[in-house]
Amino acid sequence: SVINVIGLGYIGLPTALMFAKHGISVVGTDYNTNLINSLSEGRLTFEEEGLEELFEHARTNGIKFTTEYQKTHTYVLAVPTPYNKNSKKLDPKYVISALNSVLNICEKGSIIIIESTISPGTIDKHIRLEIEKKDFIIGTDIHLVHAPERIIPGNMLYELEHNSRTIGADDIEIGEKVKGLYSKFCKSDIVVTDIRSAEMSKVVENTYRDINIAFANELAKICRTDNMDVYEIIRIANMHPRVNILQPGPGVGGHCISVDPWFLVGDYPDLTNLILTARKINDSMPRHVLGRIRDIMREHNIKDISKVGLYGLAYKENVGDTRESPTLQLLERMDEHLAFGVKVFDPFVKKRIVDHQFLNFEGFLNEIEILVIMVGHDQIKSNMELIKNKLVLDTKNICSFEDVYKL
Ligand code: SAJ
Repeated sequence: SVINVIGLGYIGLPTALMFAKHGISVVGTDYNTNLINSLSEGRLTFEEEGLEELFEHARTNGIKFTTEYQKTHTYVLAVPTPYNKNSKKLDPKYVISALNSVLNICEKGSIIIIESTISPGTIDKHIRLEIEKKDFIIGTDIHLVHAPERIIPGNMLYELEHNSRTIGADDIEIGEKVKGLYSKFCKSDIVVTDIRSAEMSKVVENTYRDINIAFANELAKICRTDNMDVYEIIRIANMHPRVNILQPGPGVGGHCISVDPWFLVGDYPDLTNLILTARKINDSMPRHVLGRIRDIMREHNIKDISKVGLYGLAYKENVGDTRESPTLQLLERMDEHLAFGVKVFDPFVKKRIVDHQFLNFEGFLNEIEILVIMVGHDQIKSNMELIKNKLVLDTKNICSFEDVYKL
């Protein structure tokens, strides 16, 4: 039978294509008409290594794209789960509305798989109630599954096939059935567990990474005060067989690592000292970068902020996704006076989204004296010759020449 994948964004689309590639009949649904038109005409809306090829393969295998929901037996929900910056809570509105659309048409005994990241407890607190409101019996009329994704932008297609996965289900048999479905393309272990454990482990994974990065960032600040080389220290410490410290940077961005820990802080405020502190450290990094920029300006007697250029608007290397990016965080934090005139460039961001953004690298370089590397795109790594004559603040430790400022 057909799988209806709902939500064709960064997660839903590659997943739908992967199912289709492996011979499953797939209908991809999204309420965004432009997106559906574009996909139906064979045009992708974001870049990712290997995606074009996979897209062609899935199209050859007959994948369909539509704004309609498909009456069938298996649904995969990969809609966005925005979080509210003020309340620090997840907003399940898109999951709930997609769920209701599914409930309006689905067959009896259908399996509804939620892939979107949700805060622990969301299924018990919100999803089950919605289903019961419509007089469906969970476990008979509808089977609920949570199958959180783990893929990393920049290496998505490889990770879809090679990362292990978690399937949370009320009923082991249903869990095993869904495991069979994902094992069509997932070559790694698939763990079947209960729904709460699946929700929680997903958020724990991202929180672990946030805390590890916060540790590296705190070390960077410590080393700065006494002029020690944090990268050398981490490199040496990591040679210990039980130590694996991540890298410091200008902040933590993206829609996952900088967001998910807040769900735990929101739900367990008295128990999350470590998690909250880590979040605060990572959120403080753009301000630390600003302090470093001021140091360099002072040292070289540069008063004009328009001589400063920020390289990178994306939240990390070799992607164009700017959600929660450290550069946007930095621009927000600079007061109006300071923000006035700071130049910005990112080879992956081809539309103007901030003031003084350049779409041409050389043009950008010509205007600035201080270059702040915020993102370590390959594009700048292969253009070291062009930046050598600038004052460079390298927050990502990627420069191949000696005379640079570090975090
Ligand atoms: N970063 C550092 N130092 C590091 C590593 C990362 O400062 O050593 C920064 C990055 O520059 C970026 C941010 O952290 O701003 C997050 O980037 P990331 O590459 O660590 O992770 P994401 O957000 O792209 O993807 C994460 C992944 N989770 C984990 O590795 C535990 C991915 O597997 C998840 O699928 C994804 O979140 C998600 O959707 O939840």
